[in-house]
Amino acid sequence: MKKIQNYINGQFLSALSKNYKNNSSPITGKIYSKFPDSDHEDIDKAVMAAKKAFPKWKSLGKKGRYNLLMSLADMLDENFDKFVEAESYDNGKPEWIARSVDIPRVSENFRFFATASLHFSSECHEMDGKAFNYTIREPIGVAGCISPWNLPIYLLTWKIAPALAAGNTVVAKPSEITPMTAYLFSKIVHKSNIPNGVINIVHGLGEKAGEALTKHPDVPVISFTGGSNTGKKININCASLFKKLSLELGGKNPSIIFNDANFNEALNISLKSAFSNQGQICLCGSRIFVQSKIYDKFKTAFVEKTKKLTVGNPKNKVDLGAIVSKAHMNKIINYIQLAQDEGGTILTGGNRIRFEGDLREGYFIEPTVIENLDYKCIVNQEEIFGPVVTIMPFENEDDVIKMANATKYGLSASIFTSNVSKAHRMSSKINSGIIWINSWMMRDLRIPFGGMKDSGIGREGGFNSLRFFTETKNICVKI
Ligand code: TXE
Repeated sequence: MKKIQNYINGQFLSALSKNYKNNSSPITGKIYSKFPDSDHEDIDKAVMAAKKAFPKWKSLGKKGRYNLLMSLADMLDENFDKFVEAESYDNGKPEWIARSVDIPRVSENFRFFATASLHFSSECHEMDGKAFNYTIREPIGVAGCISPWNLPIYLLTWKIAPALAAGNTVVAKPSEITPMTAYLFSKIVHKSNIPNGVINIVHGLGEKAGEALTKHPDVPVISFTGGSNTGKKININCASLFKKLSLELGGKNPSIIFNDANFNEALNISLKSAFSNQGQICLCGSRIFVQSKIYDKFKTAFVEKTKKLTVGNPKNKVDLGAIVSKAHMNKIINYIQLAQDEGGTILTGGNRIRFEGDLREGYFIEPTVIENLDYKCIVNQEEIFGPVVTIMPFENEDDVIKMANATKYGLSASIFTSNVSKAHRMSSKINSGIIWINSWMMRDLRIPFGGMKDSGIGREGGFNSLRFFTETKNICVKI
């Protein structure tokens, strides 16, 4: 059976304990590889390597780092198909999604941030001829990058790339649920000219390896994407060590559809927003609010379209693949049960799907639409992170603002209307870090990306990431 290994200081290693954990594919439910069950000793070894590599990497300068990161991006593209297959098999997502969304972003992340670092400028504050201040941003040291399982290599490189471009070295801890593409990535790094110790990948459980990284005194900066409860724990660990911290956490995002929206556009986009990647994207619109005049028409059309979505073997051109793990599938099924206990009506879906043959033990769930739930009930408050949406009517702007803002989350929102003034008015009143008007998931890598409330702390993307991964220093020169 394939053994995934840690990548530390340019070497492939098992955990120092020699222990491994099983890794299964959600498509078959079968174990197909093992990953190192690393602990604080492995993290320490990786941090020491990264610390040692830091001065050399920093001294390469922007252009030196740019050249190496751009050539790494080319090498990643040469292995495009391998990444697509591995990501789909490990995560359960359809191959076409990995091919069109996840994997193109891997090399793009490196090209984008390598280039951005060349354009990153400093400010000067002139003091009426008496002095001037110039502000520089220096690399910090060893950056800890912790990523989740929903967009495994896409999000891992979204953190590693800016950290490196800004001049830091990295210790990354990928999700234990989807470790395979991070391993493939380390194999390509190994063949590249990036010096040993600059990129270290340590596999293992969150509460063991992940926590050790957040508690390590020689890792002054942590970037994390994952669940809000995990974010809370990490926040506590980092606070006492005064670490710089970026948290991109969960969401319970509203899709708001007004009477005057372009009906078909709102229908198609909100459907995509509900079920893309099996509903396992922090930006997915999982609460759909529809204005009362078009509510019945919209609901009927939405349910019809949902029924037509195909679920199946991720190798085929299906709309939905498998849910990432058995535990997560059960969590989603429990929420569907809870929705019924809370008085909800299942309009379509609601069940696990059992296929014949190799996929029999795979974790497949029907896309599910639920009606008749109060906006304050648990199902409308907690992040389900699966192919499950609720649909609710609203009367007017005040009504929907109250409902949309009623969760502890504040990541993103989509508003569908043909009235520009209303779109702006609504945008100012919805408490989310990202608002899309008549759209969803239109991503520009330069924008500040992140959420309010329990959806996180800080913003990444573009120069925000480069600012996050650098320390600001002001120098005052008397004239
Ligand atoms: O994520 P975790 P889980 C949400 C979603 C999901 C829930 C839990 O609702 O159902 O979170 O998912 C590492 N110290 N999202 O449990 O645990 C872990 O190893 C340091 C939203 O899989 O947050 C992994 O690498 N690290 C989300 C990473 O944190 C720790 C995407 C994320 O795992 C740690 C995924 C600890 N104490 C889930 N505990 C999004 N916002 O996109 C775990 N980890």
